[in-house]
Amino acid sequence: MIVKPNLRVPDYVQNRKLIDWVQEMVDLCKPDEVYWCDGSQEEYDRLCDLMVKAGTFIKLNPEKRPNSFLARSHPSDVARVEDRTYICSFAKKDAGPTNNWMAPAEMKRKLIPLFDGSMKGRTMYVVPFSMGPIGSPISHIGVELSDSPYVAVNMRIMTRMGRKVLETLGDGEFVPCLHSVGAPLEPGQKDVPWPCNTEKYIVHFPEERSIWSYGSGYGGNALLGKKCFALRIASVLAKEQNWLAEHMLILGVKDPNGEKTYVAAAFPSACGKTNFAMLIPPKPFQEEGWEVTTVGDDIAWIKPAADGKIYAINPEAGFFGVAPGTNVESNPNAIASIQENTIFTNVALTDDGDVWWEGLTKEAPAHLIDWTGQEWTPDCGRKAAHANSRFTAPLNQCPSVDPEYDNPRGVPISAFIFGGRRSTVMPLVYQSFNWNYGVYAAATMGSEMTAAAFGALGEVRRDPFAMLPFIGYHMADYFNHWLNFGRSIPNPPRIFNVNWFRKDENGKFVWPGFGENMRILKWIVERARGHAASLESPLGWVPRYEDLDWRGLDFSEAQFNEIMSVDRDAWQKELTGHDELFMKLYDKLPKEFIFIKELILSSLWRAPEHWELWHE
Ligand code: O2Y
Ligand code: MN
Repeated sequence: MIVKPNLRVPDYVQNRKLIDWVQEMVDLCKPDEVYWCDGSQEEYDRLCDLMVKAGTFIKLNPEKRPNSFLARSHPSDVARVEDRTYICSFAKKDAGPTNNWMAPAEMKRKLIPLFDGSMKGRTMYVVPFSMGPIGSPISHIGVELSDSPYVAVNMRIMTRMGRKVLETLGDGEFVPCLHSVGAPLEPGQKDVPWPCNTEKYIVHFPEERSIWSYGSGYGGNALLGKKCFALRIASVLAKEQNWLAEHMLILGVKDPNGEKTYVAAAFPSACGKTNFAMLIPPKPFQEEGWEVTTVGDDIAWIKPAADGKIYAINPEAGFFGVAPGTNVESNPNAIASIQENTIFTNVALTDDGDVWWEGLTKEAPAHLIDWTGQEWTPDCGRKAAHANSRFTAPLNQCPSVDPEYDNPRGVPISAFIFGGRRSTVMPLVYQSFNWNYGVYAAATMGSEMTAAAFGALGEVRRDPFAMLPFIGYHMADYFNHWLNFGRSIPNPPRIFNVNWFRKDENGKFVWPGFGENMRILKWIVERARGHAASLESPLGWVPRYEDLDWRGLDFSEAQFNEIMSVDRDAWQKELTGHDELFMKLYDKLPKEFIFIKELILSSLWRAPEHWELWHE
């Protein structure tokens, strides 16, 4: 194939498949320029400057927020678009009932005309990126072609991006990721600050291992290393190659003797995942030498190693965190992480060139420019920041970053934690009896709806493994993969289930959450190490009041017993809810689940009607 001169392939690019694919996509999308990102600071600064000139970025006051920018998206382009997200496997049954599906050829027939000429008047950025430390046996490489400089600079924070990735790639495998905002420019046409298209497609081709994203410039729709690659495509690779690609944070717990234990935890969106990943232990724990360190806040790739253990990396290099609600009390480590070198999207601008969002301070400033660019005062009746406004910040700016976060070997995982948002039914914490019970608990986890927009208020939305929007194949095949994975390793990690959100009869949260979650984490870590006391409950092993460390917290035994209790009637309804999920997945549902459900039911009947902790 003849390479057109405007492609100007850098001499360090050796990969024929990559060069041919870039050429093919250039021919399709017809950009004015092609630019190969090298990942340097100079390039990042240049692209940020370019976006300041174009009106996409506002440079923040360098004295308040050095080297940081604010972007305002188009009001129609503010979040992931699940209804426009497709898994285009050859066979519909491989995508399963929880994913949107279209035959790959039919989808390409839709996408090719949309991408044809979609980058006219724009530059195509070639963004090579490594998900995970470059060269790690757990990492994988992708290349995103995007007509958005916002994507290029965000990818530099969120991934290991640039020349070194292509040097390491050689002629190896990569995941091709094509992205266009879908807003070509006619000659002389003036650009807008946030180009996008009302028609959006976020499409995954699992057999081809490729991603095509059209029409959106926002977050998970456009930064294709994140949800599209690191979860949807990676989950397919993981099933085929016997590893795990999970929507999980990774944290380390160091005890006063310096012994470190790593855990991975899955919580659905809006359950305080970033706060948990950056947990600061209560004072008495700190004084004694307990420390929590952050490896990642959103995604974990976990592979078995020759020593029989499983090792996890965070495939990302940054945080794409939700701004509203983040403050020095809820998450001091996040606040410290975003002091500089940060891109803010859809937050408010203060009069002195800094940023603000609901919950950042107790009192709102007297005047702001809101996320839509309008004047804002506290009495105007609108939110200043969008509810899904974000910060993009480098992981290594986090004060609690784990010293091993960049270790290509990963960190050994000793426990998995799963948790949803439930005001009743689910106890504060329990340890599943074994791997299969744990997989069952994770598969049936759910959260109560917090906004009527997503369904009836209070109704439980099942979100297995917090992976409902992110599994790239049939959900029941995913459950079977987890069961098989546990069988394939000699001593699988212990599985724990938590619920920070149980309420009392007045509708008030009982558990204080945040740093106090350390008390539960300590018990979990000690259980995983095999030396914390517990009691058998109908659901699994639980701590008694005296098994937890209560120093510095006024939390009574009665309160504890209240949020640990298991009600038989409520659980019978809960199990019926599990059945509803199982019916949807019936053709491939693991047979283990049927038996485990029966065993839970029989344990509930063996226990008193309302099971509560008691003393021997
Ligand atoms: O709305 C978006 O595009 C971002 S969604 C997101 C971002 C960071 C971490 N997690 C999520 C999520 O939806 O789980
Ligand atoms: Mn997430």
